[in-house]
Amino acid sequence: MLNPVYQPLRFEELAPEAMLQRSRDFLAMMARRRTVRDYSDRPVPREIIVNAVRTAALAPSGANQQPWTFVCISDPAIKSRIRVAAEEEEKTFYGGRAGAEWLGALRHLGTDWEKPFLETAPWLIAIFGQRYGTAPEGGKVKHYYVPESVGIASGFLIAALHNAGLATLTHTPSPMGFLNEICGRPESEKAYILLVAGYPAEDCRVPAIAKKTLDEVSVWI
Ligand code: IYR
Repeated sequence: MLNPVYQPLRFEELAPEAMLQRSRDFLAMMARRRTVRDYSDRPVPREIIVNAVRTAALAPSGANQQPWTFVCISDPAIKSRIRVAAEEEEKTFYGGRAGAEWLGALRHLGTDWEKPFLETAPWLIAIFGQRYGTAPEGGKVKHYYVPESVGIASGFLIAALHNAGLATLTHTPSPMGFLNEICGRPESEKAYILLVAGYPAEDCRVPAIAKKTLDEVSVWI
C-alpha cells in the first residue's frame, strides 16, 4: 500500500443550537428554489458565476478525479447557436421521438420545443463529465463514478447559484452532442446538463407543483 500524505482536518464544530438554526435556515433557503423557464436579460456579474463554479468544483468525486468541465457562456453569439441547435433537437423530441408516455409525464410542466431562455438568460453553464482523462504522457486515464460525481457537483452549483439570489433551470436537450462542437469540448467529454442562470422575468410564473413530503421520500429504521 502506498503511504498517503495526510494533513489535519480543519473541522469547525458548531454549538448544538447553532447547528439546529443553520439546518433550519438552509432548509428554508433551499425551499424557496424553483426551476425557472422565463428569464430577464438583466446582466449578472461574472464573479457570482465564478464563485458558484468554484463551489461546484469542491464537490466530492470518484477517486477525487474531479471529472468535470464547466463551460460558462455569456457570449450572445454562442448562446444563439446553442438555442438553434437545442430547438432543433427539441422539435423532434416533442414531435414524437419522446413517445406518448414521456410527453404525458411532462404535460403538467407546460414545456415545449421553444427555448427562448437560451438567449435571454445572461449565463448558460454547460456541465460536461470527463468519461476518461488524459495522462501527462498521453494515453487514457480511467475515471470512476463520473455520472454520480457530476450529479453531486451540479447540485452544489445549483445550490450556490440559488444562495447567491439567482434562478436556475436544469435544461437537458436530448441528445446533447451538439454542445461538444459549440463549446469546443473533446469526444472524451459528455454533456450532462445545460444549466441556465439569471434573474427571473418580471412576470415569471411557475407550475403549481409540490415536492413530496418527508414521509414519502424517507424511511427511518
Ligand atoms: N428536454 C426537454 C424535455 C424535458 C424533459 C424532462 I425529464 C424534463 O423534466 C423537462 C423537459 C425540454 O427541456 O423541454
